Amino acid sequence: MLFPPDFRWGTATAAFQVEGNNTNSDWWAWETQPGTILNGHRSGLASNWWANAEADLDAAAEMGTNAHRLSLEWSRIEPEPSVFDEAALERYRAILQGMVDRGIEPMVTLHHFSNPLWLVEKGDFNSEIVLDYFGRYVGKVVDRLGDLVSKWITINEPMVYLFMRYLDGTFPPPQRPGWYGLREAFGRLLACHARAYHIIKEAYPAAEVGIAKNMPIFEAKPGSGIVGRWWAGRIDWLFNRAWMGAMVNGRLPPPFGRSTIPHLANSFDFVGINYYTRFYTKLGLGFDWIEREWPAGTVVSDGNYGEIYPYGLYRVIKSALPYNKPIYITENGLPDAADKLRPAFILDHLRQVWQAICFCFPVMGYYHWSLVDNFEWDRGWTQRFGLISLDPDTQARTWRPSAHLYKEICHSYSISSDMAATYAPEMLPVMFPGEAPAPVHGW
Ligand code: IFM
Repeated sequence: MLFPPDFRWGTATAAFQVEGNNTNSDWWAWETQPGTILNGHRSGLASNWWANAEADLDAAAEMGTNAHRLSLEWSRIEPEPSVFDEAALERYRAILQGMVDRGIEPMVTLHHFSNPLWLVEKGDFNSEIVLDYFGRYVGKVVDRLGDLVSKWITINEPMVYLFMRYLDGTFPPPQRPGWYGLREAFGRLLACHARAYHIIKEAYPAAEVGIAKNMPIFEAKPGSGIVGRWWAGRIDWLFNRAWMGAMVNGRLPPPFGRSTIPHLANSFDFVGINYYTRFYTKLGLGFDWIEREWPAGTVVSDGNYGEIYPYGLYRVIKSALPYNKPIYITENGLPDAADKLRPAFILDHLRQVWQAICFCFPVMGYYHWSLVDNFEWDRGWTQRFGLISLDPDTQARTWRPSAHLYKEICHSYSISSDMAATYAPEMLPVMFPGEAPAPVHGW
């Protein structure tokens, strides 16, 4: 299964999860609170990128990737209001230059879940002030780093951020303002997105700017009838479509408001899809809409993270076609410390991408989450998403079999029956039926 010669083969990370010692971030303060992170884990040095991202960039280059998505930690760049840290900007420049020198195209995310602590103290997305602060931060970054960056993501997974922070309470800060806080922050995040989009485009008209939208499949539990299916459709709209619709037409949709956000309409050049799983929805009072138990026979990744449902990737790609923009798979992966499921996961998800490309759907690249194990937010170090495994205590790294598989894929721009036979023989009859050994019939 061949991929186009200009396809982006990437991996993805986020600043707080890999850099280490992000002491001015709201997540750092959050970690110190008892009961916030599974097993009391701390991010600590994380994957030590602030000191030595280069080690993993070497590995990414050896793997044959030609793209990497990373994020900037606002709290490093502006540790206090209006105080910009030149050394931090220089370090980011060195990391980005290091990527370019290795033939790895940077895709830079401006906001990936974490905030400067000072901003949170001022009310962040529940205060009008965030717009000017965010705009100034983006302006600074574009001025200092923009010549090295051709692809930008303004906001990572806005709906995940809003739900986890305002409703679920698994993201900081400790106050949980609920639905009204969420509703207000929804509009502010969109306004921040629009502002960032235009700042970047004004400085670099050829830069591509988009968002990374987490798009799960939402489905009614088998047998839940017409009401269940209607409800699943509502959740899909709320979580997957409301944000995208606002970026298309520039207006807040009810129940998030009704107003028009200046300069928001059509403020994206590509759709970034983060795809992980399918959720079964359940009707209920409150905001508990997701089943946590899976039908018998479902393959689920470590820590009950989610069902492995590769065909869902094809479905979400198809659902993004009406936006009529290029599509990047800006994240896709699973927690699988033992790497038992990952090789088949990669092959089968890339098969869905290949299928989409065969139908001329404009999928331009795939960024695997993640290059190396990193700090998985409220789940700490319990969930390992890396192609490369990491011991956070010693910082020792080991390539998982999946890293070797991804290397073969990236170098050959293809997935093949030989790869399936080597890394996930169970996928051979599924993906390449003609290549599978003929069944042996006993007499
Ligand atoms: O680690 C996260 C990432 O920060 C956002 N998308 C999902 C990943 C895995 O849970």
